[in-house]
Amino acid sequence: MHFKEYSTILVTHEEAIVTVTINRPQALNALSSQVIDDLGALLEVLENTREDDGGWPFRGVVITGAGEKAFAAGADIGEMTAMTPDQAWKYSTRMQAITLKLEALPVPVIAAVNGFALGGGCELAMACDFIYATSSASFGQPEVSLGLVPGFGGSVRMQQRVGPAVARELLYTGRRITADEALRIGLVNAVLGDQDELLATVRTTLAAIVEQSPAAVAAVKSTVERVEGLSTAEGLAIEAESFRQAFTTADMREGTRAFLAKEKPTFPGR
Ligand code: DAK
Repeated sequence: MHFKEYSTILVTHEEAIVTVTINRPQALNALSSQVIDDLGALLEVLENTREDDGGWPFRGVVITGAGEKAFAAGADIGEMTAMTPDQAWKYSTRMQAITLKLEALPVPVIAAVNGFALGGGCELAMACDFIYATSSASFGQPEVSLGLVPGFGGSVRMQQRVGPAVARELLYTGRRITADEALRIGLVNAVLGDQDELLATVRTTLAAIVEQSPAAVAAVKSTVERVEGLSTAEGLAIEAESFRQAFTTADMREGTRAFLAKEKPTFPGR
């Protein structure tokens, strides 16, 4: 499928994988209102696209930044200086809605971080299922150095990823960390040498996921999202419901049949 041209993002669709490149390299891919509008419009297209048989044509989404310097160096500081508090609230909730939509997609979303992922850039990456980074990438929530606070989910998702103590330290100091430190604290999944290695690893991971049952991957993602922060008992109740649902899918019948027949499954994807 061909996507329309957006002014601040590039979108390609190859082998069921949608790659979104934030394309403002002159401003280190800072997340301007236009980037947020473009991401919002794209997500609406993705959500509403169907194949002839009613199925969803995508199996994964990759988000990256144009150029070799940045994934996204944050919200657009120039734009923010002129905002009233109410406009700031609107700006924040618009981007937060995008992060929630990424989490609600029924396929893995991977952040391929090829440079600075600061402030809103780090927050966008944290709304993805996995973060892969080049060795020269760096991360941080420098909002406090600007008299700001995180506005795109950083106060919530940083704790979820790295735990409350380390999250608070990063949020209060605004300290920038290397890709290696980000790996050590559990913020990123893997650190790769350069951009080529980064994209090759993203492709390998997605290829492994594409082999699995689409219905099951979607259900696992949704379950993992929904149990976050719940008590063990509440989480287990949601998991049991998801397990019950799996027994209604054609994918489950095909996967178990193929195993017993010693064949490779051909998942219908529902
Ligand atoms: N916004 C706008 N332009 C930016 C930018 C940004 N975040 N980051 C970089 N640029 C621009 C620079 O101004 C420069 O433009 P020109 O001067 O060439 O026109 C160009 O990109 C190249 O940047 P540098 O010349 O600075 O490049 P360096 O390699 O020297 O430095 C850097 C790279 C990433 C260390 C530096 O650019 C930097 O510190 N950038 C700012 C990083 C940052 O503080 N990011 C966090 C932004 S705050 C909220 C909603 C959202 C947020 C908060 C609240 N509410 C509504 C409540 C989110 C806040 C943030 O994300």
